[in-house]
Amino acid sequence: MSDRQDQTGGVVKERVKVEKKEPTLYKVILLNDDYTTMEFVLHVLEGIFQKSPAEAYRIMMQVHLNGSGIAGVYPWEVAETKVETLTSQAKQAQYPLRAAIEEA
Ligand code: TYC
Repeated sequence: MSDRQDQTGGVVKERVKVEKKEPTLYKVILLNDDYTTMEFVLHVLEGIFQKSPAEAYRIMMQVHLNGSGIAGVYPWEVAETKVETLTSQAKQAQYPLRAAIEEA
């Protein structure tokens, strides 16, 4: 628009925040290691990230074979809480399992 006004065909329309800004989302990236058991990773993906057994297996194998994989995409506070829960459960079970957060 050249004059930065809405083309409303003569009807005056109040301009109420036109831009729809999406909330920023963050990826929780699960990281591989040599010590955490595959079974524990499946338990975490199903329990914390609400994945089906089939999806949990797919993600776990992606991480195991390629070094990292996306466990889920969430708003910041949800991503942070899931990583904290993962870290605490892993520590409790004495596994070095870790996850990172990246902007999606
Ligand atoms: N690499 C681990 C093993 O061979 C399995 C594993 C998968 C660990 C995914 C961490 O995020 C992970 N036991």
